[in-house]
Formats: sequence, C-alpha cells, structure tokens
Amino acid sequence: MIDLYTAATPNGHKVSIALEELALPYELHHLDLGKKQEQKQDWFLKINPNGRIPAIVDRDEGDFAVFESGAILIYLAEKTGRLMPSDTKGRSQVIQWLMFQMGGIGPMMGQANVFYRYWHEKYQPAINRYQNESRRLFEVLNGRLKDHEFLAGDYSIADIANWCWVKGYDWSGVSVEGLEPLQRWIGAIRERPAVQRGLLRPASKPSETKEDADKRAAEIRDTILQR
Ligand SMILES: N[C@@H](CCC(=O)N[C@@H](CS)C(=O)NCC(=O)O)C(=O)O
Repeated sequence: MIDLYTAATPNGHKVSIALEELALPYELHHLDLGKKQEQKQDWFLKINPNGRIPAIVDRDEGDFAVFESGAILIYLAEKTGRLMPSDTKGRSQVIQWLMFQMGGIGPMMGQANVFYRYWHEKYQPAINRYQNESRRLFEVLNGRLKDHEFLAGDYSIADIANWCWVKGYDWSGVSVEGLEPLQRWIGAIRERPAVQRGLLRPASKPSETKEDADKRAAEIRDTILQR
C-alpha cells in the first residue's frame, strides 16, 4: 500500500494518474495547502523536507518516502516495470522528456500562472516572458509529436508529466493554436479512463465561468502569499 500526500494540482495529478494507470493500491491524503499549510508542518517535512506536494510513502518498502513528482514517477515505473522501458536508450528517452517537463514546462507554466493569474500587480514583461517561453516549449513538444504518437516510445511517465501541465494551457494564457499534433495528444490522453480517475483524486475546483476562475485564482493567491 502506498500513501499519497497530494492536492488538486498538476504535480499532484501526475502521481494519482500514474497510480491509477498502474492499478497500485494507495491511500489518498489530501493536504490543505491554503489556510492550514499542512505541507509545511513538521510531520510532513519528515516525508518531504521541501514542504511541497506530491510525496509518497511506500509502506511495503519499510515506509520508504519519495518526494519530487518526477522522482516519484520513476520510482513507480521501476517498481512495476511499466510506463518506462528498462533498456538503456528507451529509459533515457523517457527520462529526457520527463526532465524537459520538470525543468522547463512546469517552472515556465508555473510562473506564467503566478504573473498572469495570481499576482494582483500585472507586470507585462514577466507575463510575456513566461507565456512566450511556455509557447516555445509547446512548439518543441509539437515537433516531437508530429511523427510520434507519444513523447518517448509507448505511452509513458513522460506523457503523464507533460500532459498534466500542458492541459492547463488556457489557465496559463498560452495558446495551442496551430499546434495540431499537440492538440491531438492532449485529447487522446484525456480519453484514458485512468487519467480521468486520477484527475478526481482529488478533483480540481471548476473554473468554467469567469467567476469560478477568479475565485480559484484568489484562493491560490492566498496560498502563495502565505509562504
Ligand atoms: N518540483 C516539485 C514541485 C512541487 C510543487 O511546487 N508543489 C506545489 C503544488 S503543485 C506545492 O506544494 N505548493 C505549496 C507550497 O509551495 O507551499 C515537484 O515536481 O514535485
């Protein structure tokens, strides 16, 4: 049994989706990242010294703790022998596209969200910088997906990691216009039953109307301002 410490965010959903894809039994612990700041409490810092979600504890491996979503995905893939090949080149390709997300897509879209959605003051050069860099990275993914169904061989943890961020392009204010292979990949992964289940563990607040979106942005802004 795996304990999953998480919340309804792109990094959190990477792990719930992987656990659903792998059909591994897990117990969900939904942390309050807002008022309660549970991710900064002493008991959680023993699991993840960085005080952020997601993190897992593998009860079947002597309560082994893993933090950093990319490291968790590799751990789960290696534990099960699925969602990443074991040959050196195939494994390397998955890890390359996983690192592309961890070092590029995630930080750039994350900062686009901060400056475009959450911050009260709007500093346009920062918004442009992070949105333009996110769009450039989308174009890199799009180029890869022109002649590959998935990012690295079969559907893998690299697709899960990138998809969890890229699907939120609208929230980050980054267009996917003209990137048909990328749009095809976003749609195909969304169809997967395990992805749909993982997105509900826990579910994001809806942001279909402008009112919903403003409410959600205000809640996240409060979380960030408490740090
Ligand atoms: N590089 C880390 C990033 C983790 C991260 O930024 N988590 C956010 C939610 S997506 C968080 O816990 N935020 C609350 C906080 O910073 O206090 C990973 O991929 O696991």
